[in-house]
Amino acid sequence: MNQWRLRNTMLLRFPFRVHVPLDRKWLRPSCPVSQLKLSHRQLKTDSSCNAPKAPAKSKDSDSLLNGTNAIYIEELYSKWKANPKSVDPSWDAFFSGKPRLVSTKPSETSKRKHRRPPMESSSARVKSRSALSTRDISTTNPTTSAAAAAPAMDWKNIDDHMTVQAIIRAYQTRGHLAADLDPLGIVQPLGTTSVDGTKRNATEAVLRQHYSYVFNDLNAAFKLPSSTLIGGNEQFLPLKEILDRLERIYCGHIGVEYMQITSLNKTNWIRERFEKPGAIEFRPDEKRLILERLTRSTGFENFLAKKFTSEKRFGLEGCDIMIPILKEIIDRSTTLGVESVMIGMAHRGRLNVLANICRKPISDILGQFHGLKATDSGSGDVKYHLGLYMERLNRVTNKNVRITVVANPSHLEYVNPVVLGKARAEMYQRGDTTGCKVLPIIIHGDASFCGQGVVYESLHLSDLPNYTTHGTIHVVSNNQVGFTTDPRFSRSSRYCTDVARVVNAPIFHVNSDDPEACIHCARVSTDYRAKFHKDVVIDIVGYRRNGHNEADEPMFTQPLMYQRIRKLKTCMTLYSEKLIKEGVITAADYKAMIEKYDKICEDAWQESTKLSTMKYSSWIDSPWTAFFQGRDRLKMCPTGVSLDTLKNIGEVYSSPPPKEHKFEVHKGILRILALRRKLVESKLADWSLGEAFAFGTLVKDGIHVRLSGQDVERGTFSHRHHVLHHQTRDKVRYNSIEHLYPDQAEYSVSNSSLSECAVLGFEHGYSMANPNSVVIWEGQFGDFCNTAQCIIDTFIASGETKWVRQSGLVMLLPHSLEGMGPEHSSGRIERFLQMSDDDPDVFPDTCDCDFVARQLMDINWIVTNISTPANIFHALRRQVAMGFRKPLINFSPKSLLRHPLARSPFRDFNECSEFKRIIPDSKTAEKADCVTKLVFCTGKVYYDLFKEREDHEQDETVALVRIEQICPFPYDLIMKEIELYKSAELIWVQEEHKNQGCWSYIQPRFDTALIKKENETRCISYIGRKPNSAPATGNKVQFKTEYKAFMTALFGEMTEANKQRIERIVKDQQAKAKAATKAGKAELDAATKRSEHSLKHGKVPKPGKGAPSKDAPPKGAAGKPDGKPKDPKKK
Ligand SMILES: Cc1ncc(C[n+]2csc(CCOP(=O)(O)OP(=O)(O)O)c2C)c(N)n1
Repeated sequence: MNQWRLRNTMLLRFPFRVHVPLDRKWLRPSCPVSQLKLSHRQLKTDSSCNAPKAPAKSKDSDSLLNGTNAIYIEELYSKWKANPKSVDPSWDAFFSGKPRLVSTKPSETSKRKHRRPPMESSSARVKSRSALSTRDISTTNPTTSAAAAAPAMDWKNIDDHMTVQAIIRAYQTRGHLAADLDPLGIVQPLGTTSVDGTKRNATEAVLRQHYSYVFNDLNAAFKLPSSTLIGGNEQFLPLKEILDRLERIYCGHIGVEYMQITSLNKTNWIRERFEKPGAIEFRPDEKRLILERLTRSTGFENFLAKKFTSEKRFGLEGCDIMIPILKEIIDRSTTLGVESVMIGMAHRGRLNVLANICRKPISDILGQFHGLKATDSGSGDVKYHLGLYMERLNRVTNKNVRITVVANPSHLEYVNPVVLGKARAEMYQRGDTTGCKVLPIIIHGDASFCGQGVVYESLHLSDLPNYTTHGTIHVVSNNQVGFTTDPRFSRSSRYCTDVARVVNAPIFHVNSDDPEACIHCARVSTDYRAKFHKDVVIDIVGYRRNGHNEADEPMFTQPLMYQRIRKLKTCMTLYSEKLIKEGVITAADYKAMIEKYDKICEDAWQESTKLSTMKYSSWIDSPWTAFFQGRDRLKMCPTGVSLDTLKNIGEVYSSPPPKEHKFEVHKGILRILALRRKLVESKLADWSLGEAFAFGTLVKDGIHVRLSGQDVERGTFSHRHHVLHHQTRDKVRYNSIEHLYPDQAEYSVSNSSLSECAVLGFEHGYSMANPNSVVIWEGQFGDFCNTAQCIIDTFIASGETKWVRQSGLVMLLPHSLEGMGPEHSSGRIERFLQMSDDDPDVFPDTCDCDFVARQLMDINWIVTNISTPANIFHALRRQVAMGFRKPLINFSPKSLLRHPLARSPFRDFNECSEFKRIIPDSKTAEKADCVTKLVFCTGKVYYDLFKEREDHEQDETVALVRIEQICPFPYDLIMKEIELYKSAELIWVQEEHKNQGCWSYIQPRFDTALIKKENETRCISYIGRKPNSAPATGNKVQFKTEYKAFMTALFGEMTEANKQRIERIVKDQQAKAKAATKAGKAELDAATKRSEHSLKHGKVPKPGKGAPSKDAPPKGAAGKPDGKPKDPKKK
């Protein structure tokens, strides 16, 4: 059958919905043939027939009857021809021209003036069409058959039905554009009056070319297509009724934005929840409950306004319905099995949420207005930023629920990824792999939702396997103004929610003055999230009754808007009037409701006046009660481990996957594994092994380890290779650290989306959930962490002091000047040090036996620049060995990852070893009196200095001391070094520019230490690069010149003797290297062969367990899907 005939045949049968098999992805069932349209103009051109003229259709009419689709249908047709039963019945009906069986008879109304849809005409007509179609199919001359077919068709009828279908679809797709969403009536649908005098909202923007059509003949009945449910049991409705229903559903108080969703299943589900007759109906008791909740919401703000006239509280007035919406979401979710609700929100309405959603005692909230003195440490935060954690019985559902409001900074929207990370971690802890038990809700402001990039970055985590929360409910408290800025000046998109379209989220815009519409959206959103585990958005379109805060005068900037607002009744009043009118409540009931809540607030007020102090810790969002109970916070557990443990981990980590997995490993990886094995055999660890020992021993101890960041699975510098990829089977991966011990905790390593801000925020949130985990975020280069500066400043640096909340998050920031240019050199160590909160002028009590732990406990974070594999091992393990949790910011190496000197012997990991805050110079220590220069440095520059010292033959006169832990400053150990090298000049050497690096942090602390020492006249001097606004030069020559300059400043110019010696050494080394390369290569080849052999024959050390995982979420300790915590009994 040629395409032309096929098209005509399809046109004849257009009302039939055709089932398309799912495996034909390119022709989704979301494109029923009923929607396939072909413009008359096109038809005419194709057929050159004399068909009656029809109005020209828009150029963008869908047409699936071309190219591959037509070929596919042709194939189906051939199949059907051979055996009609071999295709889906809908195709059978289609090809045979059989009318579809209609189960329900047309109703009386629709019978009245029923326009026959083409396929429901008289049997004779059906017959003739069947014959025609059969003829069409069999004939070879399209022109003749079209010419014969055209007169027999009721083109007008076909066209009308198609138009009605297009109108239905237009409402579904664009009805929200004309919905009556604005309670202020500023953004009002224009509307038009039809011939029958009915005003309809749908405008040309919604109906496009069908605009004029709907306002003419309204009485003809049409058969409803299967793509709508507005008919309920009715198959036919008059156009007027169709329009009325569509208007009510799509252009009323709810703007349903869902047709952008690519899944037919989801759009159908949503359609059903809005289109079915009676979809939005409430029982009297439900209406009463909504009013009660509104009374609380409005009553709370009214009470605060009455008591604290000039206090900032960022009231919810104008979006009061948000409280009943949140209540509905929580009630419904707990009924569906949610045990923990995690809320993130900004200032607006926060106190109301704490009082009426979390049920924080109102007296405690009012206490915040009294300005009480805090009895615990920290610097606190303003009342509308504080967090909360409540376990309480939900009285409606009689189920226990935990509600957390995550503390947040003023920086709008930055709490989003933190909430997501915390929710994800809680899912892990609860073994919740589908989000059935933990629900994140994020509340947004309209201006910030569309303005802040972190919203977009966070939304993009929503479907990533290791970051998903299986759906987040977003609620926008859309008061149509951002501080003093109108939406037209704050966004280019139509809606403030358009950003959520990128993740295919359904968006329900709803007029805040229609409580029932709002609650319906809450219900649908909750059920949608529970069913599909995807994000969903409720956009509550309301207004702001006062200024940005209560002291602001909004008439300065929005005079007309506020003239309107002043005249508006509250939503509570409007709804109470409605319910009184409906007879659901009486005026007396309403009065009693208001008085009841007023009394609650009044009693709480009396209670609050008795308070004289407050505690910051009573506003904590992650209390970790069990962790802190009975704990000696200053007790540090050892971090060293046995040689056997190292050997086991080393062996598994350096082996390919066990043979039985038939895992095809890349040759290059085999060589890397062979090199690792050689190192293990010689009891040496490079960086990769040091890290693996840390992760391996932690998971062995039942500590969940999570490493996340851009390309961390392999490692930006290719040192890690934790995830091996099968070379011929897609998505088959193997991670040996997941398979070290049978009852180990989960090790998860995941490449992240290319976002620093959201991913760091997420990991910070993740680290807040459970103190018994080590959560690590690694930057690609440290330089890029400044795109997450807000998370660093407002959460990581200051979270503990503001909110009494601890976090043991580790940030690994590759840092060092290696000639890679200004943006691949510096993690901006100086910024982290500048934000450290130890006093540079106070010398601590170094004689205290708990000095080290106390220093760590008192600081806001630990900043290290670690130079050996053993030390990174201890530092990572120390994160959980401490009796408290503290963020660790480590400036990680790049070239050192492979530096032959940056290796640690196994003895540096053993039970007697520990983290070294400084690494003294073992070469010079014994002859300290000969030392003329005592050089303090940190990080990679040590290895440069080491080499230069050797080249300058100054091994005995220059001591090199590495400060590994810069903050808190290791005063005790520094003092020891200063005392040891009594007569040496004290020098700080750094490779960073003088206004960067550690200099500005260490100088005043050295001064404080030196002043403390009796008879000390020395002070520390600086050698390094000059100040600069860029972190590094991008010019190689300049880089070398700078390097040489500061090395010369320290060691002086090289002597002739130095040069000749170096020349000799170089020659010698070259010869040796040549020989060694040959031998080494042979050895490495042999080792690689051994690896290959073991891969084939299985003679590798026994790994713990497990098979290479498919790309599914990683398996937990017990081989259970992602998230199952370790069984404590097994431990
Ligand atoms: C990142 C950030 N930029 C600027 C501000 C200052 N600011 C506080 S509230 C506000 C307006 C927010 O408008 P919207 O998101 O609509 O919330 P609303 O206050 O109207 O509820 C602004 C600009 C801020 N807090 N955070």
